[in-house]
Amino acid sequence: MEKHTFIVPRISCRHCVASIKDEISGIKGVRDVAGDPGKKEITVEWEAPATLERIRMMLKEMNYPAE
Ligand SMILES: [Cu+2]
Repeated sequence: MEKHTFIVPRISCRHCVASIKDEISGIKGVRDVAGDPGKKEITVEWEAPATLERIRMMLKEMNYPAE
């Protein structure tokens, strides 16, 4: 299992976190997604076939690019 916390500056509220959680949870291999609107953080736990690059790409596609 891998885990990473992404800093996503465009997060402005809990609705942003909810839509990010919905999309990232849909990636095969993702086991958990947690978000903190105050800190603008998204923490993801995953295993194969998900990858860090895939998650980062999905955030970018959603217009919530990670730093
Ligand atoms: Cu929002």
